[in-house]
Amino acid sequence: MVNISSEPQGSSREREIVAARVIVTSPGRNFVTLRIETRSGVWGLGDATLNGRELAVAAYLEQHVIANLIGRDAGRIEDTWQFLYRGAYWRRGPVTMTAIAAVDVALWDILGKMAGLPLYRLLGGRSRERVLVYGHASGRDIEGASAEVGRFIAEGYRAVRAQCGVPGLAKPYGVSRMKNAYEPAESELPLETVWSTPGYLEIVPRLFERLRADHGREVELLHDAHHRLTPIEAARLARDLEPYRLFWLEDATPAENPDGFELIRRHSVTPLAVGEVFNSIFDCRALLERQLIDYIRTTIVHGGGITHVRRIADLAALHRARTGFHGATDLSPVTLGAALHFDTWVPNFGIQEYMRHSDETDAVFPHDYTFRDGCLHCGESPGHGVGLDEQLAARFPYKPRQLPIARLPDGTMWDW
Ligand code: CS2
Ligand code: MG
Repeated sequence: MVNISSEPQGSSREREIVAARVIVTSPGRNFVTLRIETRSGVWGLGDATLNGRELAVAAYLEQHVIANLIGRDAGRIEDTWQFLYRGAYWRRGPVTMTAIAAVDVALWDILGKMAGLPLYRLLGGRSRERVLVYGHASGRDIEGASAEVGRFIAEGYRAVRAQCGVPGLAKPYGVSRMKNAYEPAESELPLETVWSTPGYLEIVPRLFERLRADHGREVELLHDAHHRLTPIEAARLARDLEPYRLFWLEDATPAENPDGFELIRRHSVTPLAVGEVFNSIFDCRALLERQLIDYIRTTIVHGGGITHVRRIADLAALHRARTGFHGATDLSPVTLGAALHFDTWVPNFGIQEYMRHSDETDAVFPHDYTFRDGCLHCGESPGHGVGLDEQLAARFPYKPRQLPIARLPDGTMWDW
């Protein structure tokens, strides 16, 4: 009888989890990382960063998860996921699912290292040679935004997200003062910003009219409405943007109510992307099954890890939707590394957001992925290919930061 073990290489004793710890560091911005170690000495990393709520996830891991990991077989990734999901009783939510994701990604990293294989090989091998990404261009006005889009094109980007200021608004969403990144969590308490939709709905179509005039129709252009519009406003914007053929309009209206997307779909064929604030397949289900969106953005760090996001991608594929992972700088290089392996494998890949991390972040998280010709390329190192220099990390202590809030000019609380 041939003993065909379904277990990963090495004995279960070698795979036994003997230690796990949370590392909080702030190289340019806060990141939370979980490190899991096995008896064999092989260790893995998972990202546990939730922008503005970092210590909530760190505490969840330290107080309610780590003790349950010690003694478990690191190779039992699915069973550990089910234990952490079903065993929590209070299931789902961004904190819980980010904590589960950190464990899941660390275990996949360990599996790859023990098997001597890069993550994409464990998932099913290459479906593509490169991963198309989009960069973040912004400007205080149309002129500045167009110049920034031109800079990204000159750097080889084939897809660019474009945001611009709105006359009369001091701090409009998505307009960055930094060169490549956009870091909105810049204060200990939420910064109050003022939002006004009418001016926004007027300038955004003019922005994309100018971008097409300046940069032609080949470059893929994207835009993020960041949950701020009512369904009818979102429908109007999606319709007004049709002549400029966007790759997608993101978070056009808050997605708790999928019916809002029915209304948008009745008025426009502009492709729609949603999901960076989702954390489980149940959040995504109605929008995907009713084909109300074209791209699902729920990514590995907030969507319960590789084990769960794989199920979301499969559901999306059933309904002809594609992945478009969230990839802002408040997701660590560990997430970007794992996401690139997923992007390299997943059959219904769409695009990967790539907001470049700062040099100090990249120094703390050495990695083997590379950017070339408008695309990212995952490495061939076993696992997800991202490390953590703990000595260097210790030089960047946590800084309390929260995301801004938005109010309408009359003081009404709105969606940031
Ligand atoms: C944005 C994010 O990248 C995006 O699409 O929605 O930058 C988002 O504002 C941040 O991740 C919030 O922390
Ligand atoms: Mg977004």
